[in-house]
Amino acid sequence: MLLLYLGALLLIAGEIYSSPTVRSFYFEYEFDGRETKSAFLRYSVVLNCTTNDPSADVRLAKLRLPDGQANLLSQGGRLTRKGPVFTIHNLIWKDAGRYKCVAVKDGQEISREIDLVLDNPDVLGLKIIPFRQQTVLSGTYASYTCDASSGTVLWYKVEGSGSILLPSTRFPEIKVVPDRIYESRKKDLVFTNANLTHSGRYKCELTAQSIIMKKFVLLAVSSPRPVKIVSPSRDMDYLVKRGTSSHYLRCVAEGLPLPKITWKKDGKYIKPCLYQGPHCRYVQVLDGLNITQLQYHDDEGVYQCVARNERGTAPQLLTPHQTQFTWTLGRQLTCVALRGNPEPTFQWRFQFCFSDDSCAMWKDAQLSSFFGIDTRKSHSTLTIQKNSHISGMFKLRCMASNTSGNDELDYIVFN
Ligand SMILES: *[C@@H]1O[C@H](CO)[C@@H](O)[C@H](O)[C@H]1NC(C)=O
Ligand SMILES: *[C@@H]1O[C@H](CO)[C@@H](O)[C@H](O)[C@H]1NC(C)=O
Ligand SMILES: *[C@@H]1O[C@H](CO)[C@@H](O)[C@H](O)[C@H]1NC(C)=O
Ligand SMILES: CC(=O)N[C@H]1CO[C@H](CO)[C@@H](O)[C@@H]1O
Repeated sequence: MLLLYLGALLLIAGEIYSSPTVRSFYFEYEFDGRETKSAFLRYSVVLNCTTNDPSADVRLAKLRLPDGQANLLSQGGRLTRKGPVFTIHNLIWKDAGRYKCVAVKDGQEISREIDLVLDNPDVLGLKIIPFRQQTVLSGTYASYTCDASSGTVLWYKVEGSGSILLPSTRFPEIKVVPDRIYESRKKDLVFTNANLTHSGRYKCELTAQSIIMKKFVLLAVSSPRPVKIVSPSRDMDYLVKRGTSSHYLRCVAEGLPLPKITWKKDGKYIKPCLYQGPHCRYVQVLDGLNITQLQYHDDEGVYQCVARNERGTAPQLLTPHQTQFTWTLGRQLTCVALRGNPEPTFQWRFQFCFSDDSCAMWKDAQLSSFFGIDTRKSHSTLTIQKNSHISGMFKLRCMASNTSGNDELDYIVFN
C-alpha cells in the first residue's frame, strides 16, 4: 500500500519535470518566428532586443542575404542604442533587410531575427472629401469622407485645446461609418441631423506605423439666413466701350439655403445658357452673367440680378441716373425698390460732410424740418423743403429693409 502511494507521487513529480523547459534567458518580445517591422524612409525605426536579464550583453547584427553572414553593427552615426534598444535614424533604402539580436549571458547565447521593410512616406496620402468648409442648414444632412492610402484613420471633434474621439456619447447624432472595403483607412463622418452644436473643426488623423498625419475641416451649421447680395453691393453704371465684344456682370449672393440667382433685363427675365455657344448671348458663369457678342443699343439697359432663397428676397433699390444735386427748395430725391419680399420699409438719414471721408454723425431725416418724406408701397421720396445756411456737402441715405435684408442708396447734395 505504501509502495503504491510512493509510485503515484513519483509519477506526478515526473510530469512536472517533463513540462517544457523553463526558459531562464529569453527575449522579452513575444513573437512567432521572425518579426517583420515596417518603417518609412527618412524616419527612424526601433529594434528592441530587450531580454529578461538586464545584465546580458546584447548586440545587433545585420544579416547578409542570401548566405546569412552576420555583420555586427557598431553604434554611432545613424545607429544609436539605449541599453538593449537600438534605433536606426534617418532610414535609407539600404537599411531594409534582415537584422539579428544576439544576447549573451554566462556563456549562453540567444538570438532573434527582425525583417525590416521600408516604405516611401511620400506615397502615403490622406485626404478629406470635400476638403473645404461646408455650411449647412440646421436639421439637414452633411458628411465628410476621410480616405488614406494605408494605416488607420480616426475622426475627432476639436474642442478648445483637446479633441473628442468620434463617435462619442456626447454627440449621438454624429456617426462614423467605416468603408465596406477599406474599413480602417477610409471612414465617413456623417451628420444625420446637423445642429448648431455640431459647428466647428473636425480632425481626421491617420496612423501608419510611426507616422501620424492630420487634416482638418470646418463645418458650419446655421439657421436659415436671408439672401444678401454681396457683390456688387450697389448697382453700378457701366460704360462699355464700343467695339468691345463681351461684358461681364458680377453678382455674388449669400444666404442659407444657397440662393438661386436669376437675371432680368429692363424688368424682363432673361434666360442665360450654362455654356458658351454660337447662339448664346448670355452665359451664366460662376458668379455672374457674361454678355457675349455685345451689340450696341441692343444690349443697353438695366440688368438686374435677383437672388432668392426660401427666406424671401432682400430689397434692391434702383440706382438713379443722377445722384449728385445742389441744395434747391423743392428738390426731390427718390428711392425705388425694384424688389423686396416682404415689401420693405424705408428710412432716410443725412449727415454733413467736411470732406469725402470726414462726416458728422448720421441723423434721422424724418425728424429734421429741412426734409419732407413721403413713403408709398415700394418707393419713398424725400423733398428739400427748407434752405440751409450751412454750406458744404450733405449725404442723404435711403435705406430699404425687410426681414430678408436691406439695401441702401446715397445721394450727395451740395449747398
Ligand atoms: C522594449 O521591450 C521591452 C520589453 O517588452 C519594453 O518594456 C520596452 O518598453 C521596449 N522599449 C521600447 C523603446 O520599445
Ligand atoms: C444638438 O445635438 C446635440 C448633440 O448631438 C444634442 O445634445 C442637442 O440636444 C441637439 N440640440 C438640438 C437643438 O437639437
Ligand atoms: C465672356 O465671354 C467672352 C467672349 O466669349 C470670353 O472671352 C470671356 O472670357 C468671358 N468672360 C468670363 C468671365 O467668363
Ligand atoms: C426690417 C424689417 O423687417 N422690415 C420690414 C420687412 O417687411 C415687413 C412686411 O412688409 C415689415 O413688416 C418689416 O417691418
